[in-house]
Amino acid sequence: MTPSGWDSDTRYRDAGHDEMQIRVYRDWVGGIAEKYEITREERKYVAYSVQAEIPLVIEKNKLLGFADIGVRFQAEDGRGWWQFYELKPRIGSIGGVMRQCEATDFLLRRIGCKNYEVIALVYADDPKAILLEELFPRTVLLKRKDAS
Ligand SMILES: [Mn+2]
Repeated sequence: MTPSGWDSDTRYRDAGHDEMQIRVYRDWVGGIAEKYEITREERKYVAYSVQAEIPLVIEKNKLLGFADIGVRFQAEDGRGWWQFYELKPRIGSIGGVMRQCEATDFLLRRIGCKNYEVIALVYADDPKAILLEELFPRTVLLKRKDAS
């Protein structure tokens, strides 16, 4: 794909994707400022950096995709942990969201990435949110902010 192709690729994104992305990005900027902590495999990690549209996989000089949001965590010993978020302002198909997350997971595993998780982020009041959470435990529900 040429560089402009990566933009054309976004034209069918759901309405509200940009708004959701900037909100989650800002939330994580805050999380980093507050040194938000997670524990994975009995190790504590602190939120360290966040990037929107983080290039996901570069293999043999090939760019394979982007994650909506990538958050890097760091342990005291310098070890890193990644969270890659797939944002869906509106769930079209539960299976579709799962396949996208699993495809990302597959690519990461294929290049030998170990310390990461791929998370689906949807609005808590999405009619299909609860079903997605049931089928795909790595789902995070985001409370919708009232329009103001
Ligand atoms: Mn998305």
